[in-house]
Amino acid sequence: MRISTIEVYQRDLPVAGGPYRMASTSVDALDTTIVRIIADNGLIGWGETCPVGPVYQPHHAGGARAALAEVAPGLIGLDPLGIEPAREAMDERLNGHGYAKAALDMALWDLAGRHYGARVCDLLGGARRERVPSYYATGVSEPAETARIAADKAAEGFTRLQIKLGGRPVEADIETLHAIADAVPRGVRLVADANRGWTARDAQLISNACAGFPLTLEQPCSTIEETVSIRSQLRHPVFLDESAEDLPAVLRAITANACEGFGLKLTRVGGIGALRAIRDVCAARSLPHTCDDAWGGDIVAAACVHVAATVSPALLDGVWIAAPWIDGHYDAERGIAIRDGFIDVPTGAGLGIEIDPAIFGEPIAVYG
Ligand code: 0XW
Ligand code: MG
Repeated sequence: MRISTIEVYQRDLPVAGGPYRMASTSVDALDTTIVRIIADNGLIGWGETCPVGPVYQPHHAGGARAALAEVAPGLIGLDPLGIEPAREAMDERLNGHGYAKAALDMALWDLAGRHYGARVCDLLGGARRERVPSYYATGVSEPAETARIAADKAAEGFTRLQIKLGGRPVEADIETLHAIADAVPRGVRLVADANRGWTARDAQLISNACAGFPLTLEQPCSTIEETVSIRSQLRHPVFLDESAEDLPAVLRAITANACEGFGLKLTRVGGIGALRAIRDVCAARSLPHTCDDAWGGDIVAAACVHVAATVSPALLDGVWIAAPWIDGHYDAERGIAIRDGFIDVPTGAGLGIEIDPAIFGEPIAVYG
């Protein structure tokens, strides 16, 4: 079997109920890039990459497509089941840009699953369970409004709530966290995600002011070094998200004792194979983590859920998907949805999503 064609599609994903506000950016619509790999026997695989705007990470939609133009031609003629050789072929044509290569990596895993008649989670070592916990991430908003949303989401069944903070006076963040701690039942895990938006001083002030209740601080400061500099003064555990760029960065953070866990983004770290490696490193050090992506439709969501299903339940902190912020699905029947705070692991081969390419219109690029 050989890869004969790679199609690239573009789609706008308007933010339902948006904008979605974070410390340093606010987004109304996301620009997603979808790839379809086609083998010479007609077997196909879908992949996707969707940065949450151009500011959240050093990734952007136009960059993803430019990178795909560099690497996709190098996959034509290769055996699609050789996912590692394909990764090497991409690296030989372009340094870095793992978030773009991740779309092709995802499509190769989907195609391999369809070939073997196995789910991606089974190829990754087997699902530990058939339903994984999701978590809800609020946008940055006023204290009372955020507390109302948090209480509603806890009542809906979410067992973890991530509260977006930062980009405003620390007093507003402190007030928000106290309002939420009062509004949601104990037992619902609270995470304060500053998305790199706090200075070391802000993080210290907020952690001290919230010392009375359990909380995880996600990506409080910009870098691993800044985080390490205040760790001993914080009253709460720390997760790194944006700083966990790839496996070497995760190893650096662990070696520097920078955090107690990670918010992981599948495309940022380089795809399904890369996330699997980080999963195993985290397991070796008993570090909890999420399996998310920055944004994306059913393809990205399915990929996150498949990896998450293979994580030791004690270490999986949750799976964030963008579905609550997107109207509709690529696959109306099997699209990935959250029910009562949990997500069912897809049952079909590969990623378990069936898509009619016509819904994306004409491809914007075709290689092969
Ligand atoms: C909540 N998320 C998973 C969605 C946005 O992309 C930001 C992200 C995070 O944890 O930072
Ligand atoms: Mg985060």
